[in-house]
Amino acid sequence: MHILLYVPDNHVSRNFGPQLWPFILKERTPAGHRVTIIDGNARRLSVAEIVQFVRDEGVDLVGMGFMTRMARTAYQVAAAVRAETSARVVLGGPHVTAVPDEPLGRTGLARVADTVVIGEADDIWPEIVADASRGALADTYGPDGHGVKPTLEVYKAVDWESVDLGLFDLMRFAPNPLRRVFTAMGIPFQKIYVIPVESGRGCPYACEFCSVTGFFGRDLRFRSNESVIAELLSLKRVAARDRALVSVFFVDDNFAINRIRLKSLLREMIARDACVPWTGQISVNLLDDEELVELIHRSGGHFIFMGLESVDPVSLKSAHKAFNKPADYARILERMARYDIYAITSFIVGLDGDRPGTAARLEAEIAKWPPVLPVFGLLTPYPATPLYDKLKASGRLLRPTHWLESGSFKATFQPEGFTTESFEAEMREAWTRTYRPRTFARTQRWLVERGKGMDPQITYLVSRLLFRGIYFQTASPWAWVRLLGANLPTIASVVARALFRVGPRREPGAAAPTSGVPGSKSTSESDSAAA
Ligand code: B12
Ligand code: SF4
Repeated sequence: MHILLYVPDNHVSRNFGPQLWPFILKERTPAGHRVTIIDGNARRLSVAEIVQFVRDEGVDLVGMGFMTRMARTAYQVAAAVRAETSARVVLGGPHVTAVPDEPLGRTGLARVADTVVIGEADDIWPEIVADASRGALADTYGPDGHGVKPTLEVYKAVDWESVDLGLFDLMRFAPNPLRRVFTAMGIPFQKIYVIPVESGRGCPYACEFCSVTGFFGRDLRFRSNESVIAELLSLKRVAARDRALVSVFFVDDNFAINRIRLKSLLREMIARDACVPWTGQISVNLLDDEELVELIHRSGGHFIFMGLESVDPVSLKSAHKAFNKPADYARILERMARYDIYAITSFIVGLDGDRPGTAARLEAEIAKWPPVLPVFGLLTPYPATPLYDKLKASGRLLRPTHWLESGSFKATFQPEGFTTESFEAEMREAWTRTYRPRTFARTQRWLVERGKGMDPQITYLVSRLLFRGIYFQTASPWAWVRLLGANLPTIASVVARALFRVGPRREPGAAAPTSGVPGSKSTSESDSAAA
């Protein structure tokens, strides 16, 4: 059979790297079948073009995996493939696991899938492929009869050395003059790849809005250190071969959920020279551990994604996330910054307990911390989460199948403390307040005042521009020109420092100079200027 594994276009951002699931399934596809992977975010194809590809290439089985946000697009593609070709369609991933009956046409929608896979497919994929090749696909595969989750102890890692990563090269859009500037700034690589690697699954925390505990379970499962290290070493070979910066995104939902295990992995990465620049997702409470922070630094960790969600303990309690303690945020972030580790801090607007003024409050708190990359989202009830069930039971769900309608960044339920309009406006305001030009300037000033090197300065500047551009959907070149123009003084000063290598340097972990430390006079002044 020819199998196409297709990642639907998310219509919001181009993904910054490949998705893991198609590569996992490809590794587990029995011999004798041909597998093609197309990521619709890297190679945008219209529905008609996908159908054409399926026909022209003689595809027999199309597999698609997606989050709730991509369901509408995925269903359109699936319906067209079924209607216009002879290929079978199998859907998997977090969304259809939550609502398996929906794509099978059992909830009133037209049927769009031949088969739905509920939960993790690692172990059952060979059986699905075998059934498909003898024309005997079942409607569903999943927990019934397959209740045991994959252990990950025996893990078939992705063979990244054989993958053509060109489509995911983040430098591919950089024009030649910009590349020359990068070279002059001492940036030694020609390509940038962000590669997803998993080291474990499961999270016991069960935050109300999150689907992970329901999907992967409370019990933790880990790959062996040896298996992760082998994958990292192979990525280092890719980096050397392609003269690329290979940055790993550990997709574990809570990378430090077992700190003893993570420390042992990081120590082994250091000992075996398997360190790569990496990013991971870790709950803030687990980062209150200097030994861990130091190991993160030494093993190549630069950015940590953390779901802070709110700076209000009442809101956090409502979301079953009271283990986040806002009073500790600044201290933990400052210690991380001493080790040159920065945070992508995610906030949710619209938690029960939030009230108008949330955006201003967030801005004021964030300005007291070392620089972070904040991201904001509207509280969204994803199916099969405790939040969804609560809102449904209390009659507050405005659009119970919101994923089938268009409209990102739109209210899907009646928030407790807002009208739906003020709720949406509050989130936009949070973005606007924390990404205005003076906050760009403040970030760079903070880094310079503490003698941070050019790496964090450039990374921060580029990341802030990208985050601002992506979330405001700065799609047109003119919008990018305006964004760059508004931040020109900051951009110029970073480029000048990089070209002429000016500014103080300091070893990570060393105490920060006192001038401008968060909460001191100079920072407070810039805070109030930003407010
Ligand atoms: C990495 C990641 C991202 C990356 C994706 C980019 C990338 N290159 O990977 C980024 C950071 C961009 C991202 C963004 C978002 N994400 Co995200 N993300 C994840 C994360 C942490 C890991 C995904 C992963 O690789 N998992 C490991 C693989 C092995 O698991 P898997 O993908 O589920 O695949 C397995 C099964 O699902 C199944 N399967 C999957 N697909 C298919 C297909 C077929 C055919 C078959 C048979 C089986 C199958 O088999 C696989 C192996 O067992 C997950 C949480 C998690 N741990 O899964 C959240 C998660 C997927 N994200 C989530 C959300 C909500 C988002 C955002 C909407 C958040 C936001 N508000 O902005 C955005 C939306 C992005 C967009 N623009 O559309 C939710 C989705 C919930 C839902 N019902 O939709 C998750 C589950 C996290 C959560 N807290 O609930 N995300
Ligand atoms: S800690 Fe993160 S992964 Fe775990 S349940 Fe909460 S939001 Fe989900």
